[in-house]
Amino acid sequence: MSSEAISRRHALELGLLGAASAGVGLVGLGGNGWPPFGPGSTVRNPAPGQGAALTEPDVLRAVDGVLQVDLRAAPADVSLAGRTAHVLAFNGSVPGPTLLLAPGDRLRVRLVNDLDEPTNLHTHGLEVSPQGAGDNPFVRVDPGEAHAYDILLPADHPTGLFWYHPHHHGMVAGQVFAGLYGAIVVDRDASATAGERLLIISDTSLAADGSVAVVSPMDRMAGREGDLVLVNGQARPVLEGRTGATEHWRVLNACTSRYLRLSLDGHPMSLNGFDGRPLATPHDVTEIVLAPGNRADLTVTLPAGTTQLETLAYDRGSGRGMGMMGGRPPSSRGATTLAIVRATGTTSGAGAVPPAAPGPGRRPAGRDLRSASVARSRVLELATGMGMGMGDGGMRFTIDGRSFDPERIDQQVRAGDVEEWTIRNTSPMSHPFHLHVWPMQLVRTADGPVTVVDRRDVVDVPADGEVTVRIAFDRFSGRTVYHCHILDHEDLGMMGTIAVG
Ligand SMILES: [Cu+2]
Repeated sequence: MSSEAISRRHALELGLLGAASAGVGLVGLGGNGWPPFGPGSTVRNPAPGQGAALTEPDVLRAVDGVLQVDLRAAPADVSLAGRTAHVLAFNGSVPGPTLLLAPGDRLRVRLVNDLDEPTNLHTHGLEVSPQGAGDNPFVRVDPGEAHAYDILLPADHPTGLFWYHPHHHGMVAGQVFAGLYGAIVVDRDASATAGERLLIISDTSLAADGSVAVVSPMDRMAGREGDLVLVNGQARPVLEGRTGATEHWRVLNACTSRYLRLSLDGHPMSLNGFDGRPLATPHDVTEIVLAPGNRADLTVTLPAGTTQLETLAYDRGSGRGMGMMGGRPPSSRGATTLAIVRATGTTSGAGAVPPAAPGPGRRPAGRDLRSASVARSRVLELATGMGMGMGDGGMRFTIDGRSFDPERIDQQVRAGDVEEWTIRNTSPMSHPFHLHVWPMQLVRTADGPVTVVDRRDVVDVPADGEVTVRIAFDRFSGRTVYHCHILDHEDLGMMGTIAVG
């Protein structure tokens, strides 16, 4: 299914085909020889460009507690699924290099903008200062310019998988979709990552000439989803291992809008941590849902033979009352194979790690905010509605009735307070809510009270649903943002500012 076909179907349902075709740069993807990655696709035979061994991005390590790195954002030609793709990349690779840090380290990034539009950098999930040269989403780096970030990780920073991507309002979805993202691994021993796999899952769509597809306003409102789902920039790579071996997988959903519902052909996987925060009690799952931005720390015992790591169909919105969406769910795509896992040898093979082995660098889950005294409770309302201002008769994406304004302070919080936030979604599609700097501890979801310590930086708020979290606004003060991590929704205004101090 090409994005053109989807867009045309949207349009046909709405009788808007003429307007859609005339007004936007729909890019044809049909007939270009792509394998059917779309709905219902569970192709087992590798097509050209697939079936290569999984590779991982280059790893840049801190030296003497400092990781000094130049990240150059620029157009690049890379090989995707056996074709040359014209993408945007950090240092010429998709994903960008992996930044490996230990708690207490200092990350000094010189971001060089060789794009033809503004950009900046966000260190997603890191518990670091949002001020000045820190993880500051208000920084704007214009074309031809550079910005020096200087980010200090606290000595007790949680260990796990985090990531970086541009955060310049209005351009985030396009830049991430085009290839600008990379992993940050925080580990107590920044040299010991052997026996682990990093799986960065992303999606994009390419036009027939290899350029990144231009998406329609309707695709932006739904949240664009690519036809190509990639693991470390590869289409359907192969993970080779030994039968019965226990592997540690760190998985990132770097997709612009796509939810991942991961399954290893139904085999159990142990969930050790979420969003870079270890769980106090790892537990077995047969599938795990990652909203855009989420990460999972998994332990996997490799089943004999060949299995598929898939993302299963997931409906992130009923589409009811969607106006421009015409009643079509924004996402209910079929299963897609992400990678092939091929295990050989015997289950008693040497080298297998005992299943009880903890994930690397595990830390206690930290202070349980359910027993903290709450200084203030707030309700934030995520909403969509018909509105003016987009120039295409489209929808407004708001928090508390307002679109993003970087000059405004939407939430003023006293430093040191614990607050309880109920995030309410009155719209007919899911919105993954992301707060920078301070993690959110789940208190109540649609399933009822949360009985374990579960801290996240992206909390999915289902359509017509709400989630209650507690947040300790300690350690850092300053101004930053919270927003929907369907990056098109963020660009369309579903973002607010918070000032702590
Ligand atoms: Cu959203």
